[in-house]
Amino acid sequence: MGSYRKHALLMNNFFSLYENIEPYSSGYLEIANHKIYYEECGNPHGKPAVFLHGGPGGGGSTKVRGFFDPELFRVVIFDQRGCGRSEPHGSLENNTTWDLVKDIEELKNKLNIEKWLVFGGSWGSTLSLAYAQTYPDSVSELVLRGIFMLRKKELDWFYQDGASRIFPEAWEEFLKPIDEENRGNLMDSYYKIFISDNEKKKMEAAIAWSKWEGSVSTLSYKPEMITSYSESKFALAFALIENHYFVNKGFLEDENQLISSNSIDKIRHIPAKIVQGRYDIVCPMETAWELSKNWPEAELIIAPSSGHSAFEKEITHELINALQEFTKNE
Ligand code: STX
Repeated sequence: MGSYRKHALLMNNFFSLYENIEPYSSGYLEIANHKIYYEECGNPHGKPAVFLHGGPGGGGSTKVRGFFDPELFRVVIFDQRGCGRSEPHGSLENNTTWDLVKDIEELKNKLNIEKWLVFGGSWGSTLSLAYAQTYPDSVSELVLRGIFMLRKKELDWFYQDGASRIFPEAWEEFLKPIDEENRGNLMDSYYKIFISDNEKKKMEAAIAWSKWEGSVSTLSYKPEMITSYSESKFALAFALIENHYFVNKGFLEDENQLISSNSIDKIRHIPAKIVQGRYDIVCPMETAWELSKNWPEAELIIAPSSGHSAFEKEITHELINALQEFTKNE
């Protein structure tokens, strides 16, 4: 492991990410046609945790290692089917929410972990709830951010009419790959391009799809974020996988499957914290609010001057703080 700070650094009273964390082990989980990359960071004898990245299709970056105090946590970070360092890149075959839920449990068993803290933001929050509701006995605590329940109104907000009004200049770019007469259902029109064999058009559309999300994920303009979302290899898997999950409505039985009181009953006993940016344009706070109404046992922490990204200063602080609080249970 490289050098790291003993304590999360307080910068202007905000915790910031641990730096220079290298995995002490890594490998692949092989299931069906997929090779799923995973790595373990921190203290092999620390509190087990798993990081669920967003998208779906976003992959886990090296930066996210820094949420977990390397002396206190043994964190497993993996790239979900078809993205990041997993192979085959961009594969949609055997790639559903329930496949990913199984992968998480397989990974836990492979690593001889009995229970772990589940940490997920955005699509990672969706997947965290799907996993916890399927395997409640596997989960010790939940830390969720930027709540996304994959309901029609959330998808419409982001891909049809809503966020478009707040970022009209970025929206214009998102519309460009779609002819005017096909703009009545943008998610479907993008889907048609993604399943076509026009590789050039597909790549162009994937970049536009991905860039849209990168342009609106932070409260203030972050050009480096837009550049990284527009990188072609990242964009292709991200766009194809997100679109595949969204046109299939997340493979949920009904759109309230994850948020309903009945489902929450299965996980109510698990200590949980929800961190939500007030000005999250990707996953508006209404969803976190609705979730917390059905789940008053979970602590809702509002970051008052933040957008969607886990790297917003307040959000990073609250996430690190939430993790630290859960180590005090031991
Ligand atoms: N997708 C939201 C989401 O889960 C609608 C997400 N947005 N950006 C990301 O994830 C990454 C940071 C993983 C790229």
